[in-house]
Amino acid sequence: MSSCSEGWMQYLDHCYLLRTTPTSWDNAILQCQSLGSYLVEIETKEEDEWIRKIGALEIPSVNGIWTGGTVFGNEHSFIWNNSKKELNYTNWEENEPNNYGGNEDCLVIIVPDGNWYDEICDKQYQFVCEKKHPF
Ligand SMILES: [Ca+2]
Ligand SMILES: [Ca+2]
Repeated sequence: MSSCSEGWMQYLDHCYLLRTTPTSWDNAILQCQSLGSYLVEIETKEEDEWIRKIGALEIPSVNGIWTGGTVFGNEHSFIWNNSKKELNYTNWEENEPNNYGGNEDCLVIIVPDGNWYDEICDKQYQFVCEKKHPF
């Protein structure tokens, strides 16, 4: 059985890489693409818990993890950037997404609680890249 590339962590049939240098959401997208992957997209509660666990490995240096969630259309509804799918499972903090100030267009997981917030995309957070396991 093959494993994920060095530094990547396996969960089910995907590999994940935590990047601990904070950056903007746009730059996180580009960095994941340059690694042949995409900014993490969370489809299930179990995957959500796994991502929280990855983030917890580096506490206190990690305080927030960008995901591939971003707004689509005029309604401030979210999709996953790579798959273009609507969010199925969600774990929003109470009263989120609130689009505070009118331009919170990107989805961040705040660690260690692990709840989801919409946030200004230019803010700097750590992030997790995801790719399919190379079976
Ligand atoms: Ca995923
Ligand atoms: Ca918000």
